[in-house]
Amino acid sequence: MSDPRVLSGQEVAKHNTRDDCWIIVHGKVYDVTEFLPDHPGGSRIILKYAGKDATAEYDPIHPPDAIETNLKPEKHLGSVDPGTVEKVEVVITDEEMARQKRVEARPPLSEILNLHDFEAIAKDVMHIKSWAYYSSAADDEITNRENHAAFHRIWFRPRILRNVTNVDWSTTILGHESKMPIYITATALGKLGHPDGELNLTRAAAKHGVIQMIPTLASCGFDEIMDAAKPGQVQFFQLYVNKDREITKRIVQHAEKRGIKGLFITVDAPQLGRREKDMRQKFDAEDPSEVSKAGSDGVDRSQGAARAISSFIDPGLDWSDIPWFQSITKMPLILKGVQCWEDAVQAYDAGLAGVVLSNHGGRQLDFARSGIEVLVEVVSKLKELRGLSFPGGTKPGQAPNGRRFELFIDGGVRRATDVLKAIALGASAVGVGRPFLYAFSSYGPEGVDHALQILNDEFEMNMRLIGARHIGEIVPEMVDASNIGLHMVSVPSDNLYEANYERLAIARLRDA
Ligand code: 173
Repeated sequence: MSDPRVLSGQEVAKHNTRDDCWIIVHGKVYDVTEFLPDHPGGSRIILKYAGKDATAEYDPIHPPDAIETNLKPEKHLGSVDPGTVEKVEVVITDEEMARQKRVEARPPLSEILNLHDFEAIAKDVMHIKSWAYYSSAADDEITNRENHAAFHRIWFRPRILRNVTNVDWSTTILGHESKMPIYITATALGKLGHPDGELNLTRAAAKHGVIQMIPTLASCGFDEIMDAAKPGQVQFFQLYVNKDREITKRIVQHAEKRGIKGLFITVDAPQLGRREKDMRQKFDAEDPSEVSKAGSDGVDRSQGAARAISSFIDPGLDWSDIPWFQSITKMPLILKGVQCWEDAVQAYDAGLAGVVLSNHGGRQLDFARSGIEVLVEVVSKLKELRGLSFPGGTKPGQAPNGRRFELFIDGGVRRATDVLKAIALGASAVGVGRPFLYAFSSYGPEGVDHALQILNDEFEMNMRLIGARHIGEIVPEMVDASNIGLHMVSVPSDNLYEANYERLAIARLRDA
């Protein structure tokens, strides 16, 4: 659509009040006066940019088509003459100067040896709010740490003398080839860490032959991500179910039409968990009287951007909705966020293609168990009650009638050994989320490439050391998980992980 009018920056600047509010985003001018009360993030943040260019604030948390979809066409006023727009004054604080110095001081990628290293650098170089959003987890962050710690309770029983000259750690996930038994799992708001957001993941996934799960709440547009994929590149889609089922149907059918190969319906987030590290950031940054309560416009901003943009998610989602999903798409359906065997068996009985045993990276219910712990009980019950077999390897989850039911886990994964433990115990593949966010937040696209290369190298070495020539030889007998349910066993502490973990802070008196 060509813009009928070209406006000057000065003209736009005149419309800078609640009763008459224009903003500029990507060179286009919009009248958002009537939209102010409807903005999921509240009116206040828009008013901050009334009459000005809001692009920098807009980009990280909105898909590029958000305005086009939400604002009536008559409110699209035209484009702005770029030369006439007054630059939004960017005040470089001392804190920001110090951050930029730390960016300059990053070690070369060749010195980044493992996924923990990315996290350590990301913590130092990311904008503090972005770090708080990515790293935060629910309540006391006990589950967040348990996700990683649970892997410490599983030990290997390697085999020897098996001629491991050639080893192959490729596998299939929902019938699609993957060069590694991992996938890049869905995480929201990629542009908080890097201007290219999720596209960094799409490109690296193509290069390394792994599958990306595209999030509903990506910062990049869904089609933009699909367009960035190589021909034939396999992608999954993570779905947050909208209260308006027509919108959900449109999203699902569009995803299928664009070639998405698996629909992962998130079932562990009827309401967003309290991520206090994230909340405290907002507390520092905003007028404290505005935080922790709903604003006059009824929008609860106590949990920042995430809460605001999650208000569309339907807490009414129910097992009775499953047949409807099955009626609107032929894509394999997987529930993401299953946390006990009863629900896994119910998902199997409902005819679904699999489940992700996940607690949402520890961001939802604190004291939810780790995916790897839940995996052990789910495998055991699916064998006992439904006769499925999980011999390890490339085709776990075989039902007596020939059907497949695949198990995935995510949460706390930092090493190829973590992944191999899950594969031995019956998982088809393992989702890795935050480490890739930290990789692009600290080193951009090369970071993600390097992170995948590190995992690849770790797989090669560990396959040899375990004595498995291919994934089919990663069998349950190769691990001792007998302590998995004991949360009290003493395990050596993981110095790298502990060094990165940022302790939660507690409320303090304000400076006098
Ligand atoms: O974990 C999250 O932060 C998440 O899934 C989410 C949900 C809604 C809005 C933004 C992020």
